[in-house]
Amino acid sequence: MTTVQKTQVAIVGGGPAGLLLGHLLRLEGIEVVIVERASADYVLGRIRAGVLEATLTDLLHKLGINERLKAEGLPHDGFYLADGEKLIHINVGELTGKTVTVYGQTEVTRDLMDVAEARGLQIVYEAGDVTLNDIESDTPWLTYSRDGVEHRLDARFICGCDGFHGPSRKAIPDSVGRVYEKVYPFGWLGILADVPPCHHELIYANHPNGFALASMRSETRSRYYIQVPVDEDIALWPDDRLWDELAVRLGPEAAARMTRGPAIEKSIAPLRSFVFEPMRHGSLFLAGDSAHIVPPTGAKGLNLAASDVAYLSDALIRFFKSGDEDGVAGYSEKALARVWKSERFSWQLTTLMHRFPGTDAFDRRMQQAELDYIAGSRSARTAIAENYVGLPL
Ligand code: RFL
Ligand code: PHB
Repeated sequence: MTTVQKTQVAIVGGGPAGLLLGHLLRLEGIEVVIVERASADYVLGRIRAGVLEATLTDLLHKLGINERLKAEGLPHDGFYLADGEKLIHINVGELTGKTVTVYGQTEVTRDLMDVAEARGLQIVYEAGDVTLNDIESDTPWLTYSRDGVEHRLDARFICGCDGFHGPSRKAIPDSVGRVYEKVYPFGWLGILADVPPCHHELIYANHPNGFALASMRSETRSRYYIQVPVDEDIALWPDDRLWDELAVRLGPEAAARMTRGPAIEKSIAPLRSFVFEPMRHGSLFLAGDSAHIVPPTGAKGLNLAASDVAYLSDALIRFFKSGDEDGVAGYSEKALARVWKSERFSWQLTTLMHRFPGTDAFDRRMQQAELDYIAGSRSARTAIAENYVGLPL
């Protein structure tokens, strides 16, 4: 037996991109159904982004889903780049007049999930075998299975917000799509612990042993990362060894103020730059990690998902409210223009702050010269700061 449901917009994936898009469309009364492969608890268990641009916090404000963000989010108006002895302060507040907010992706996701039902945003969790059909027509449809039952969902548009591994991007024929990709020869080993952060601002450090980052989720919860080989076995990193290594890479000042504690989460993420073009094919749109990946060094992944969603929700609202197809037609080009600038920034900061296996003394001198230039040039710091707080929509 197959059940059949009709909606205006079907969204594949209930991560931050899918949830944000769903809420923005619901605000205008558009019918939306989200199909998500995992359970709600699984989605909330993924520890990822921590730094939010105004693009994202403005959208949460517009939705009125920002009470907890206002109460618990930490406004940051600067961060540090560390290289050996030097600590370079990037005072983003003074350089750009803007700030970023430290508030976990998990919390954003939870806030969006909590009000979904009250706002008529239907989310089908544990939807298996999601398959996209007839995406080149004006009547695309999805099928999925749940509890042994087959379901069919008819829509006017399908939005693929299903992350890097989801089925949406793969539904676009090879003859239409083009992939640009760079895989880095290292990953980030992250640890989350209920201990106070070592500093009130983030520290990105380039150390001979490799990159390290001191970040946080709150005044009592810290998030740290170190660069490790891409195929590293996490069992090689018991908590004590990881804390010791962080102390070395972040330098004596941070080490002296670092509080150690048991890991409540520890995982290794690979680093990749990836862009798929176009971000629309027929009645299918891609948004967020389904279309592009950035290495986390610039804190741009979630924020890019939010800017895609800002463009896409505008385009779909114009289509459904006034039959205007221009937004829909221009979505891919508009979104990609911003995507490529964030790709550039994330790649540049990754190249500057990591130790690449096999590079020579010249490459290292280039890193040192660039960091020296940044330390001495307000223009160079401004260029970094305006990318870090987020380029205008
Ligand atoms: P997500 O979060 O991957 O969500 C996609 C959802 O789709 C579901 N899905 C399916 N659903 C149905 N059927 C299928 N077959 C499906 N396959 C998948 C998945 O279960 C999931 O729920 O993508 P989205 O929504 O585009 O959001 C993107 C962000 O999650 C990502 O860009 C950021 O986390 C990246 N990122 C950071 N971004 C920032 O802006 N600032 C940061 O500080 C930051 N730090 C990070 C990061 C990512 C990291 N990792 C682990 C990759 C730090 C790390 C370590
Ligand atoms: C984090 O807190 O998880 C985080 C912060 C900044 C980044 C990446 C990750 O650039």
